[in-house]
Amino acid sequence: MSDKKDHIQDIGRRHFLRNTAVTGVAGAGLASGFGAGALLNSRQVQAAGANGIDVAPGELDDYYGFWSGGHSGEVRVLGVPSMRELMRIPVFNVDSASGWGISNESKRILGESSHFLNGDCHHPHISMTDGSYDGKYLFINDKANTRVARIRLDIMKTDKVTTIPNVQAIHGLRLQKVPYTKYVFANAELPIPQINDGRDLENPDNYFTMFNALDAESMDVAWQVIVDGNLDNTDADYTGRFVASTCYNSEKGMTLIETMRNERDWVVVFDVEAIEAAVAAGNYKTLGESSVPVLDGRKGSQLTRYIPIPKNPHGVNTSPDGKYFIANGKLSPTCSIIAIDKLPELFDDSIEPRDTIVGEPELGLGPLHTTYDGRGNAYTTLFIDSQVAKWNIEDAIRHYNGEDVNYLRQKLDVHYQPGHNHASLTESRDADGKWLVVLSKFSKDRFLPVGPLHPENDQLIDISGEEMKLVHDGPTYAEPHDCILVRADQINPSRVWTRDDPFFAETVAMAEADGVNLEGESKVIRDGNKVRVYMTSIAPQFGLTEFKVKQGDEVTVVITNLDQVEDLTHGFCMVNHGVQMEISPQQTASVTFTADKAGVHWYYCNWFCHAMHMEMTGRMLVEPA
Ligand code: RUQ
Ligand code: CUA
Ligand code: CA
Repeated sequence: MSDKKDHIQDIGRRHFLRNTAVTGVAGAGLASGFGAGALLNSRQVQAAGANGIDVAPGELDDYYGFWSGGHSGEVRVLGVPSMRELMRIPVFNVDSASGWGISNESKRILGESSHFLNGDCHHPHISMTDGSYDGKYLFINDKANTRVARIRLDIMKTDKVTTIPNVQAIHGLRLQKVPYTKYVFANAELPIPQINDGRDLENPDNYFTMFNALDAESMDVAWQVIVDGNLDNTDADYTGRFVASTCYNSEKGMTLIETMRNERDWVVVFDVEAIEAAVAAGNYKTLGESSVPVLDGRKGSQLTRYIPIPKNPHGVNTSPDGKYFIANGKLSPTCSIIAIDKLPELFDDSIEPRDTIVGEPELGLGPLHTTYDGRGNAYTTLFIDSQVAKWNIEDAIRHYNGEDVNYLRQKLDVHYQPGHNHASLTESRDADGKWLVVLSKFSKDRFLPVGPLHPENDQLIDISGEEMKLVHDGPTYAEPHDCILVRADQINPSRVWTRDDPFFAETVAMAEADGVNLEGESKVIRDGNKVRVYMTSIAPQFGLTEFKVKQGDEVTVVITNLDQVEDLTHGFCMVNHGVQMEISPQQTASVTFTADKAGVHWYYCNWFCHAMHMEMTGRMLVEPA
């Protein structure tokens, strides 16, 4: 295909996508005169192998990428720059291979919400100390069932899940960066009556939503702050005092059209120190059965300030130098730059809310999220233009002050409809400006067709030089909202389990109470109609090749993998019982089910472990009742 033909086709489909997106996002409300004109428009498709992303067989990537899995409910671990998928971490979903949602250990962690089989995670963020990633935890929201989960990055497993009371739909999530991640900040997006027990159904004036803080260690909800409007995304500063959240529904609209009425919505800024002082002074109430302190942060409160910005803003991102919150206009072609050093004056009432705005550059249609290279440049996704705009922050501020400077550096086409973007280490002080991942929501015509449901397209862009260069297309399954890139040396995963790991401590305690030595004994304990079957596994054998129970017994199988060899994982599958789980080296795992069918039921190992893996089997003999 000639270059020219390619170019014409390209314009054709971009035009189509633009119109689809405008209609889809905002109805008629978006007829802005802002042109499609791409400044320094460079569509770079580089020859394979010449793009700096080749990681040869046996070589390791420079970065870990943690991707949210959207409404698949999981987290995915990728290597960057190869974009190879390294692992999946089930969180809010059920995972057949690892037994997440099936094993007792996972159900314990999922707790009261373990009966939900779905989730919708958007925002993965890694704990920090002094504004740098410390590699300890990754936190992620569940919009679908109003939860926040924590993943331990040493074992890459979810270890805590908390349901947030009094609110619905946790969306924006960020962490306190300084002095360390004491709090996880979580925005509840959708306003509801308080208390939501059937009162005020038809009275939206009495609906409110809240800004929530969880204690990062205990994962208990520390406090909640009622706000006006709603809450979308959020980010924290580098002093530890301020957190900013966008609100797209200052109108308190209950329908799409109503939420677009105002020319400006706002960023609400929370004063964490003032909130902590109010909690300590007892200036709060509690709601319903929850004992979480609820504070009033509506307009006029000393705990918050509301900064008007245009229009239905979406992402808000702190610059890695700690100077600015930058909020993305979505229905306005602008980003609003808030100077964090002016916020103390705003809370002292010595300046007006809009006095904190030091720049409002026009970037293009549908700005959603901004990320940074640590060299003073910002990269903003333009959903409707299907582009990333690179711009210089200080030049945008000079332009706002009347100087004749061009702050735009480059616009790069992406394919298509980008949501989040994320530059390497951008949310920490260590932003290194090497790689930019753009999470494009649409992918049509970029990959072999796979039916009406299309993958998304995570694109890798080299930002190490003056010019952004697209170097890789990565199809992904529903729906990576966001990702975080962290240097490989900042994460320190274990190679095998340690026997005293808290992940399965309760199961070990149960064995101790039964007098079973998990490090060598295989034994069946009967306790009324409850039967606990303890067995070891050493490739290629289970410690028990048969055990006998009675029809109707509640059977708990506990397996301890005594193999010490790295990578030697066994599985346990009880045929026709919906039972399956992973047992990695030195791990203890358990699962409980009812032996409701008399007869012979085989179990087998389903993680390939040995030449005789197929033969790693046993029989459960169920005597008729
Ligand atoms: S949001 S596409 Cu759920 Cu992070 Cu912006
Ligand atoms: Cu053990 Cu396969
Ligand atoms: Ca609005």
